[in-house]
Amino acid sequence: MPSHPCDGRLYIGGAFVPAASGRTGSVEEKATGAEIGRYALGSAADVDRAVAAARAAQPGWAALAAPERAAHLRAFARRLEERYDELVEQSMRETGGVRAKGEDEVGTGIRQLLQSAVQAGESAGDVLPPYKAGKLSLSRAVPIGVLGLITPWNYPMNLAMRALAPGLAFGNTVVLKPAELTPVIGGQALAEAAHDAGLPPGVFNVVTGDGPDAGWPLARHQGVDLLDFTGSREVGLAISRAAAGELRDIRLELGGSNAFVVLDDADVELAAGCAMIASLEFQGQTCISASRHLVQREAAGAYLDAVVARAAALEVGDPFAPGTALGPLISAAQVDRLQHAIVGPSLAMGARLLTGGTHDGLFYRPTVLADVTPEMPAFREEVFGPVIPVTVVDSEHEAIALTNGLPMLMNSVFTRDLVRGLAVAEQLQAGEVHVNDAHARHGAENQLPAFTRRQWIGVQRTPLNLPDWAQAPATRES
Ligand code: TXE
Repeated sequence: MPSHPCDGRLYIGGAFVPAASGRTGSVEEKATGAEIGRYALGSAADVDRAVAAARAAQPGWAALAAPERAAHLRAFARRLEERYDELVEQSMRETGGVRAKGEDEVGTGIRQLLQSAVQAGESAGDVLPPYKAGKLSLSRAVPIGVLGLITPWNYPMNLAMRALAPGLAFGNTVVLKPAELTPVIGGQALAEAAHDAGLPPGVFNVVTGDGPDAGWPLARHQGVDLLDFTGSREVGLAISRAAAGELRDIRLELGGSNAFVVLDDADVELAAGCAMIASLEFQGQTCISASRHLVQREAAGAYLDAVVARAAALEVGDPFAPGTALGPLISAAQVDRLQHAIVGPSLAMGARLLTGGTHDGLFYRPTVLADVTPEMPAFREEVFGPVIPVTVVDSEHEAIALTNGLPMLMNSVFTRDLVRGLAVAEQLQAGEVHVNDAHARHGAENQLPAFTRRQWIGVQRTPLNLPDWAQAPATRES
């Protein structure tokens, strides 16, 4: 990637500046370990400056007419489009994803900006039924103020954009702390595009750095009106505990152990094909990846054969090589966690390894585990790697009960009987359930949160008959 003004610097108040500490970290290509850039190691002092810049810019940004803000967002999107190919490859290098994943990430990020530009110009409020005759009731959308965003490494650009785009569209200003494993595609590149697009100084600020030094001060900052965090349950819990003690507003998007349910009448070849996407796409490192497969006994043999045949044939290697299906995992820590906290202990507890289970550095073979029971880590934990743990169940009822026993974001259910599929879907307690499909997006990327507060306004339309006690003393009857 050519040198860019943000290389090794933060973006605060419209300027590219070094971190207060003067320190930088290495940006690495995950497949090779080569250094491909530097990022600034921000800390509390930088967060203070960024929040102050965002605070100063917010009233002016909110005062712009919605079409003017929308024009800024479209210019921002155009700058990203101009660098599309370079950004896709940057994503491939920093995340280790194959080209299709990079294109999905950058393409979705750009679409989110354009979608928010449209939403910014749509309804800013409603006229409501008045609670009493003679009154007019209005509600209007009011920006929240300064948003703090802390984002993860798996889809760095579009997970940042999920909050950034609608946040800006509705008149908020933003301080973003991207993941330290993906600081360019998740932060620096966005800062450069916003800067080139002419966003007013301070509207969007980027403080790179690690979690404890840069993320935690942002999460705790009193000048942040809403903290939006996407990442692990552990950090989410710490942020939530601290926020509860200080009555601060937060929004958390965490992981879960998503279930993939295959009923006895399922088309097992279809289910196995979808399982590749659901569990192995981007090496299984997606918050909506299928983390456990619950298969009714009658379908289990055929399903395992079909899944193993597909998984064993997949190519693992350099994301840039044609034919590669799975690139490297994001870090040695994730490989270690997968081996020693998920796969190893589950095998020790009696799971059977049907394929995979080995790795060469960060390159982890797609792995299928059979005989997985609900006590094993491969069932209980969010796998977050290219592993398909299969648990046999004896009934639809058991599949539903086991699925609902753990937190999850998205499930799938496979059956040839659509009515049965819908009935099971209704009983699964996830925000999203797919029938005979992997985690396909059904326009979910368009349902961006508004990042506004609602203000209700009541207007008295007819002359008000005040009670006697509220009149001026001279005019009172008694
Ligand atoms: O997440 P972290 P990690 C899950 C998944 C994965 C696990 C670990 O299960 O195995 O999380 O990933 C910042 N105060 N997901 O370690 O640590 C950090 O710098 C404030 C699910 O990468 O939560 C980064 O910017 N911030 C998820 C962000 O939090 C802190 C996607 C996420 O990092 C901080 C990724 C702290 N004390 C992982 N510590 C999803 N839902 O998609 C870290 N951070």
